[in-house]
Amino acid sequence: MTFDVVTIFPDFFRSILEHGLLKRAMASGHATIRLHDLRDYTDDRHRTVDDRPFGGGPGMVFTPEPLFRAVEALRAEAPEAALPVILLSPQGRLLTQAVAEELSHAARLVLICARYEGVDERVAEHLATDEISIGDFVLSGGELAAAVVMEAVTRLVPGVLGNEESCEQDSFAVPAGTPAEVRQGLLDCPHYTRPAEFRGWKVPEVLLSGNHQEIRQWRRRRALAKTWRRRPDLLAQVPLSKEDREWLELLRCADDEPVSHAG
Ligand code: 9WO
Repeated sequence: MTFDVVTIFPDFFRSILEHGLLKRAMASGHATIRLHDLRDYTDDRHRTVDDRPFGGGPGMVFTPEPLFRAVEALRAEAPEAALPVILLSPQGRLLTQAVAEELSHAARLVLICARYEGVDERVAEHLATDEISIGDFVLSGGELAAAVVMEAVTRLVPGVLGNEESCEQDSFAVPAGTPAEVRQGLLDCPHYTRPAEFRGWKVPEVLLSGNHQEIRQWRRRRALAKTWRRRPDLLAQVPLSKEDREWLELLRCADDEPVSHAG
């Protein structure tokens, strides 16, 4: 997977490329991240990328020419290949695990990071092939969103997480290493580590029991309970067993009683 990031702040990305998953994926050759300074595609002495908005109003807008030049230069590297060009913007379609999965099938992605008041709409209409939002909030620019997309997509590239066989037991065709909450369409269950008692707060007994059947049931129930309380919209899409439905019915009857750690 190759990412071509077009930005006026290429240095912004250095630290995320030097840590964690993206660093490893680059070191192992699973990912290549190329940073392109939009100002390198200007032709005036001041390397101008922006201009005042037609119709008036505050701030500045990215002018189309440098963005078209940058993307066309990338396209010229492999003129025959389809090249997805993603504009990061709150106006885009929402990034979900399913969208990340879809993007992970591409060999190469161009990510355009906007700043100021945004890009000239002709970039969105005639240069970008896709527009993606990472959530319903405004940022100061697309760079953080581009980093989020790169991490979410790179983890899905086969080989990046290493354990490729363990997915065969899953009912959904998802890559190995996909966290349980995503695999099951539920929020994650709580996790605990040592000490077994911290400032008087005890780890749920069942997790210390060594009874893996009971632990599995406890985790499932806690995930269902948390999802039911916080993200009931997710529950509608999850295949539920008879046991799951009985547990949810119990929660509904208890209404907003906190779920005990005994589960
Ligand atoms: C500002 C705004 C204010 C009121 C109503 C709607 C609004 N949309 C925007 C907006 O799109 N501002 C952008 C902020 C302008 C370009 C730089 N900004 C930005 C945000 N770039 N990328 C994002 C972003 C946010 C979430 N997901 C992906 C990208």
